[in-house]
Amino acid sequence: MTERTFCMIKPDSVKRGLVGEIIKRIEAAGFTIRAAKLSNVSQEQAETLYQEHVEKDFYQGLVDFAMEGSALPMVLESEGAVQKVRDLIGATNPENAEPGTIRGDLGEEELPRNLVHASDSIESAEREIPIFFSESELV
Ligand code: FUP
Repeated sequence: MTERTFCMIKPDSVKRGLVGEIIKRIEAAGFTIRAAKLSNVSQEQAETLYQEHVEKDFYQGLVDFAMEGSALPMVLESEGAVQKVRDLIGATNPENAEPGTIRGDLGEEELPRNLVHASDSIESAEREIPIFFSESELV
């Protein structure tokens, strides 16, 4: 089934000049980019995106990291997009991510600096897309 998912190239990737490399991998995997915009993530957006982690000890560091520089939120579409982009980015901790995945090949730093966010379910994608995009921005 054709699905849309939310994906965000995080500030560590933008800072390291990895936007092109990551988008190249996303396109090569067969996704259609439906929306993308270079953004300075607001505190409200970061807190809403990561609300499920509010009780975790890493929450504040995660929110601060999302706001530390420009990021590139995107909406990606493909057959089975949610699982497909999760497979493309690899395990949460780059240390454990398989070679061939974005985090496995490009990750060099410790959590939360793991290059890319991707929704973990269709429900998450439906919640996360409107945090960053209005309906009219989805092409
Ligand atoms: P993921 O969906 O792979 O991004 O992973 P999670 O939803 O479990 O975690 C969301 C973010 O929290 C990760 F991208 C990085 C951060 N995190 C930490 O900083 N420390 C941890 O121990 C776990 C996650």
